[in-house]
Amino acid sequence: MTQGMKERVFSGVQPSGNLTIGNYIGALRQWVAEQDAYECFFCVVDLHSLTVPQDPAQLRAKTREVAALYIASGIDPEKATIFVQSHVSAHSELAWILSCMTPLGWLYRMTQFKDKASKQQQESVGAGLLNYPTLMASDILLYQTHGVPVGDDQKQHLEYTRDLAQRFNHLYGETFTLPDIILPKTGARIMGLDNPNAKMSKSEVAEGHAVYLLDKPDVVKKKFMRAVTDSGREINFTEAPEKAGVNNLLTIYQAVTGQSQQDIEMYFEGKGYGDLKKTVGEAVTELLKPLQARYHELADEGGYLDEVLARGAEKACEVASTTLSQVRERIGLVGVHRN
Ligand code: AQP
Repeated sequence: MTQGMKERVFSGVQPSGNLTIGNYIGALRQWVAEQDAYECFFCVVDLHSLTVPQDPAQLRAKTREVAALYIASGIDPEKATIFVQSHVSAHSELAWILSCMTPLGWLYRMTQFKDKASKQQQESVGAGLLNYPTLMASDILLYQTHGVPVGDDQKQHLEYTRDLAQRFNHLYGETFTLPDIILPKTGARIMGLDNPNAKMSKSEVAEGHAVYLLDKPDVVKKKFMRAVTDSGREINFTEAPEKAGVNNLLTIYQAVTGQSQQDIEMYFEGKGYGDLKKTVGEAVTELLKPLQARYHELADEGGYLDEVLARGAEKACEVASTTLSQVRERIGLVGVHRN
């Protein structure tokens, strides 16, 4: 099958902090698995991170870091298109157009908006935070995307994207491909180590909450040793809320090792929580070793990353501008006519 005939996959991560093992298990690892079967576009969604306050120098550094982590995780720039969202202006342009077609009620319903807005003073919540899903829909729809590999927390935004695409197609004629969500089989929602009832998030600052992809081995192990569990002894996969800490550790172990739940439970039979934490900490350390080594090589190379991002922006622009031209035409925007 030639490249042009492959179905498309699009996904992205915000450069809003240090990437966590949740981001890796829920998103990056799936992307690596899909790069041969699909024509992939992996974006560093810098415009999305502006929905909450960012320090400019930090944003600049994190944007490059996230792009380098894509490559370090195993995404091959020769196979997939890696680019920065703000390098392709079609994303913001389509977002404006789609936001004019979005009922406010659809946006107020989004749980991510409610969660993030509740963490800020009401008067300082930016309009961008409410409009976040419209920008995300634009990212996806511009590439006529078939599949979006994301974690469970993005499910609602994907449903919104499909609703919006359907609405547009209904009003103006078939324009957008309806994207499907691709969830990982294991680890679609990794929970915080400090609070197993809250999703692990890169922007959560609490000490011991998240394990970052660039954490040193001793830090990784220490964070796991301090993970919140319970006062029991049973080491089993379970939905019971009071055992969420143990379940989360087992889920991380399963995602990292690829072993079956049954084999994992057998392995831990008769062992204590201390053993569990130590074993999971070591498995994650091993997982991160090659990734970190590759990351540091890339950070030293410098110029290579710039070249990848420039090439990526060019390729992404080509595809995105084709869709955007169709959209402009369909809704009645007049193009430039030169004699
Ligand atoms: N805890 C998680 N478990 C599994 N997958 C996760 N993802 C995020 N957290 C987990 C997935 O990682 C991708 C990156 O998403 P994002 O950067 O666009 O923002 P997010 O979903 O809001 O992720 P974070 O880490 O919580 O970022 P902040 O704190 O900036 O909001 C997505 O595919 C997501 O599902």
